[in-house]
Amino acid sequence: MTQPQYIPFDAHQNLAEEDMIRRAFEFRQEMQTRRSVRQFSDRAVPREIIEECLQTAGSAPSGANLQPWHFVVISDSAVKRQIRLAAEQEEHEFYTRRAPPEWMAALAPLGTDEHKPFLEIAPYLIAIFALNNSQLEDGRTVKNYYVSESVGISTGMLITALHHAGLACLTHTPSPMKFLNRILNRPPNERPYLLLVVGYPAPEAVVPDISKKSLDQIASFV
Ligand code: IYR
Repeated sequence: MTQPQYIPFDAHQNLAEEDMIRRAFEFRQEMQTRRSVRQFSDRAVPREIIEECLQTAGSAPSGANLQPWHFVVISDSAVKRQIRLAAEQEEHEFYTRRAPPEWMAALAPLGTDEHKPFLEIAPYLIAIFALNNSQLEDGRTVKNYYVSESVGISTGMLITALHHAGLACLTHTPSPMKFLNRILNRPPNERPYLLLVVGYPAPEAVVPDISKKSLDQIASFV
């Protein structure tokens, strides 16, 4: 069994409490301007921003630090087109057959439908895969733990980083998403987790008039 190796933890910033409160407040203000956007501009985004944000995502905590994720960044228009066609096919099934009335009712305030032009218009799609197992550097295959939790945390950090950098995104989940393995040539141990659409909002973009729950509604202190 490998013995743990420790190094001093000197990266913690020791902030004054008043600064911490201000920073927490300011960060909340910043994050509360994030909205899921469904109308994107085709304006190009520097790849370096995406790379930085992906490295933030890659710094997320994960089960046994096995980092069970893979991000495929798609900017090629032919690949984006293939993804749009496959996603719209699944969405057509969803909206015309698969979705039970209750689900349709829950979605009604968002005004979504089977048409997903943003999959071709936005400069980047990021397909996020969850790895049930991983290849170690020595070639061994190991099982991953808490995969959904780990990939969810990493995805949340990615969305936060993209927003902080000044980009908009949409968490898109065509279901089922197996077509992503085929189109992106990913192995079967990788489960498509989510498709993030990334770019700038179109100048004419609108968002649904919906709100978030208050602190009282989402938290209790005991
Ligand atoms: N995947 C479909 C439906 C959809 C489902 C939920 I839950 C949403 O919050 C939004 C949409 C689509 O993308 O249209």
